[in-house]
Amino acid sequence: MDNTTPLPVGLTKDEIKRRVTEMVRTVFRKTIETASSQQIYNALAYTIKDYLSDRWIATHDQYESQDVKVVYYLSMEFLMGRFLGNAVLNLSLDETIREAMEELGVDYNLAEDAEADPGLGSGGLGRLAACFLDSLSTLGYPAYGCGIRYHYGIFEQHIENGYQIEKPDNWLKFGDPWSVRRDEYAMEVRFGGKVNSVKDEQGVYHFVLEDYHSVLAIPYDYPVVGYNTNVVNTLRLWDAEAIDRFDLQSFNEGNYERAVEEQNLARRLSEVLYPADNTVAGKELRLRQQYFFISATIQRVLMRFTEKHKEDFSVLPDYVQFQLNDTHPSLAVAELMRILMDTYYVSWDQAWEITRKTCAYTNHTIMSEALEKWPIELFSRLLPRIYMIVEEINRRFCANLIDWFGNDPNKIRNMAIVADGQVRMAYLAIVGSHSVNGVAAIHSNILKTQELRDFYDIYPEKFNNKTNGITQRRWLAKCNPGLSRLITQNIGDGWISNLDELTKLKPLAGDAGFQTDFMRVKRENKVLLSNYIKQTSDLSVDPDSIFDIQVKRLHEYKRQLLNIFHIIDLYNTIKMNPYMEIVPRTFIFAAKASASYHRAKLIIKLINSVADLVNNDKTVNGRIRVLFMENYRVTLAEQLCPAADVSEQISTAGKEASGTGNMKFMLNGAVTVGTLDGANVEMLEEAGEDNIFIFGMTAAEVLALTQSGTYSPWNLYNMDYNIRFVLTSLINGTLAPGEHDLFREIYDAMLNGYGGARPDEYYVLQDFQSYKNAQFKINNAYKDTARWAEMAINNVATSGKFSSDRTIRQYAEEIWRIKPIQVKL
Ligand code: 7GP
Repeated sequence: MDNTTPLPVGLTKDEIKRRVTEMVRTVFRKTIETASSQQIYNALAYTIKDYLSDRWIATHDQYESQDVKVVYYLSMEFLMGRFLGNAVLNLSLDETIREAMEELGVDYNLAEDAEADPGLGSGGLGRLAACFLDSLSTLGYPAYGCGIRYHYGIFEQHIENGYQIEKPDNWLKFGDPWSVRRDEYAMEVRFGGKVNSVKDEQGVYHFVLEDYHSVLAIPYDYPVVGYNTNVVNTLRLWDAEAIDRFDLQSFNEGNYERAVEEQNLARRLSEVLYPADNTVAGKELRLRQQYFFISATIQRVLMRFTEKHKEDFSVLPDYVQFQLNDTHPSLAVAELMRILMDTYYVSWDQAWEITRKTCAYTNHTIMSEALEKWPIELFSRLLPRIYMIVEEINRRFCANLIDWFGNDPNKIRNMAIVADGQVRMAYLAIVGSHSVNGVAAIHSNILKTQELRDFYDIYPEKFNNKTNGITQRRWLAKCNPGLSRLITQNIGDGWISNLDELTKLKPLAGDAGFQTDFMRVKRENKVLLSNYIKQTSDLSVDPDSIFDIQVKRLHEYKRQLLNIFHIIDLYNTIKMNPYMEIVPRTFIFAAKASASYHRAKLIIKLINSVADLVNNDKTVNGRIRVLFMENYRVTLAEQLCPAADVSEQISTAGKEASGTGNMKFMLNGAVTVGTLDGANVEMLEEAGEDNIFIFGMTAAEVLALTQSGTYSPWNLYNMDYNIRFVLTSLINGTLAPGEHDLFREIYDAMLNGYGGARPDEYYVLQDFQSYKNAQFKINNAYKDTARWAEMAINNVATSGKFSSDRTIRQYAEEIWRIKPIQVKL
C-alpha cells in the first residue's frame, strides 16, 4: 500500500451506533436494551479495534516499505491498564462515543467499567513499559513490546479482617477483544535435551540440540494507538501451547496421559505472572517463562530480518534493537548468539559483535533481593546449549579481566558471569550490551559509583541515565478530565503531546481566579473519590480534609511504616490534647504485598489495625481518618491521582531507583513529601524547594551511617518519648486487643534486628523526627489556601520533564538510534 491509499479517517456517531447495535445483535443475540454492560463493552472494543485495523496495517506497511530500524522492548511485564478509554482518547473519539452511547440510552461509564484491568505486571517496571509504548506510538517510533500473555495477572487483593488475601485474576474470563491471534507466526521453543556436535558437508562441526521437548509459542498482537497520529504499534504477547505432533504420537502409542501432560506443561508456562516486585522467586518455571518469550521473539525477529536482508547479519544492528527491561530478558544475549551461530553459522567473533551492538540493558533496582541469579544445575539442565554459550562468554570475559587487571582472583570472582555455582543475569546483560542505563540521575550515579562500579571502570562508555517518565495521556488527559479541561481552557491543548507546555501555567500560579478554579477542580475530584470510598468500604471521608496518599507496592524500603508510625504519633498527640487544632486529614494507603513477603503482609495488617483504632475513636472526632484501599491497580491509581493533596514518596534515600507514582501525583497537582531519592531529586530541581517538602537523610548520609556501624535505634527510643510511645503501642495491646504479640516482629525489627537483619534496616526511626517536622509544615501550609494552591499549580507547571515522551526521545536518540515514521491515510 502506498501513502495515498484512502483509509477511513473518521468514525461518525451514527456509524458507531450502527456498528455497536449490529455487533450486540450478531455476537450476543441481544438488543441494545437487553445487552449487559459487559456485552456493550465488548461490542465497543470490537468496533474500535476494527476501526484501528487500517492504521495498524498502514503502520506495518510503512515499516516494510521504508525498511526502518525497529526497537523491541523486551519485558516480562506490561501493566497496561484498560485499553478502551485510552484508545478512544488517543483517537480523539471520546466525545463522539459518549454522544453515540447517550443516544442509544447506554451508560458509557458502566460499559467502560466492565473492562477487566489486565494486571500483567506487578509494579513500576511493568507500568513503565506501558507508558513507554504509549509514547513510542505517539512519537511515531517503530516499536514492538514483547512479552507473555499470562492467563492470570497479578493476584486480586482482598482484605479480610485486616489481612491480605490473594485471589486469582482471571482477566480473560469475558474474552479478549483487543487481541489478534497470529498462528502464522507461531514459533517452536526448545527446552532440556542434550547438545551434540555434527559435521556438515564441508566438514565443519555444528552444535545441535537433541532429545529436547518443545512448546509452541503463539503470538497475540494488541494494538498500541498513538495520540493524534496514525501510528499504531504492536504489543506482542506470546502464549504457550503444546505442539500437536507430540499429541498424535503419544496418542497413537496409546499414551493418552502423556499427551495431556504435554498439554498441561505447555499451558502452565504462560499461566501466571510471578508477582514479585524488587525480589526474585527463583522458580524453575520463571526461567522457563523467560526463555520462552525471548526465544520466540528473537527467532521471529531474525526470520523477518532474513526475509529482507538475507543473511547479511553485519547490518542487523542497523535494523534491530533489543531493549532489556531489567535482567529478566537477559537470555536474549545468549539466544541471539545461539541462533546466529547454530542456525546461520556466523562465527563467534562476528556474532558477539552483532549481539553487543543489538542489545541494551536497563537496571531498575539496586535491592540485592532483586538480583537474578540462577543455579548452574537448573540453568544447564533446562537450557543446555544456552548454558554452553554463557560459559564461553564468561570464559572470554574473564580472560579480558586478566588483561585489564592482571590476575586478581577477587576481582574475577566478583565480576564473573558464572561464579559460586550461579549464573548472574545482570552481568550477562552488561557484558552483552552496548548500553547500561539507570532510571533516574541519582540511581545511575549509584550504579556507576557503587553497585556496578567495577563494570563502570572497564566500560565507562556504556553507562548512561534515562530518567523515567509517565504518559500524560493516561495520567492526566484520561484520568483527570476536570483538570485537563481547566488547563486546556487556559493554555490550549498542546500539553497533551508536548508536556513542556505546562510551564505556561506558571504565571497563573499566583492568580487568584485560577487558584480558585484549580482548587474547585481538586475538590470535585476529592468528592468523586469520597463517593467511591463510601460505596466500596462504607467509610465517610471529608472532601475538605487533606487527602494524603501513599500508594505503591508494599516494601520495607518504601517505608509505609514511617507513614503509619507518624499516624500513631499524631493519634497519640490528639489523645493528649483533645482540643488540638489540626487540619483534618485523610490518610490513604493502597499496596499489594508479595504473597510470600511475610513482613509486608504484617504491615498491611498494622495499617488496618491503626485504621480501626483511629476511625472508631470519638475523641479523634474525624480529624484524622486512615484508610487502606484494597486491590491497588492501574484503574485505582487513575482515581487516586486526581484527588491527592499530598503525595508520600518517603523511601530510604538511595533505595528507590526512580519512582513513577511520584510523577503521576505531581502532574495532578499534589504536593510531595519526600526524601532525596530516585526522581524526587529531579522533581525538587524542577519545582523548586518552595513547592516540595523534602526531609530525611540523603543517600550519602545513609551510606555513611551504614558504613560507620554506629546506628543505634535504642538511643532514639530512649531519647524520644514519642518514638517510645509508638513502638510500645505495637506490643501493649493497643493495636491488637487480645493479641499482644501480633506486631512484636515489627517492634523487634526496629530495635533488635530480626532474622539476621540489622535493627531498623531502613532507618525509619532515624528519619522519624524530620518526617514529623515536614508533616507539621504541610499542616500549616494547607491552612493558607492561596499558598497551597500556588504550590500545587507550580507542581503541575513544572512536571513537563516527567513525560515519558521526553524519556523515549532520549532512548531513541541516544541508545537505539531509531527515527520516527509518518503514516499517511
Ligand atoms: C521499579 C523501581 O523500584 C522503581 O523505582 C522504578 O521507578 C521502576 O522500577 C521503573 O523504573 N522496579 C521494579 O518494578 C522491579 O521489580 C526489580 O525491579 C526487577
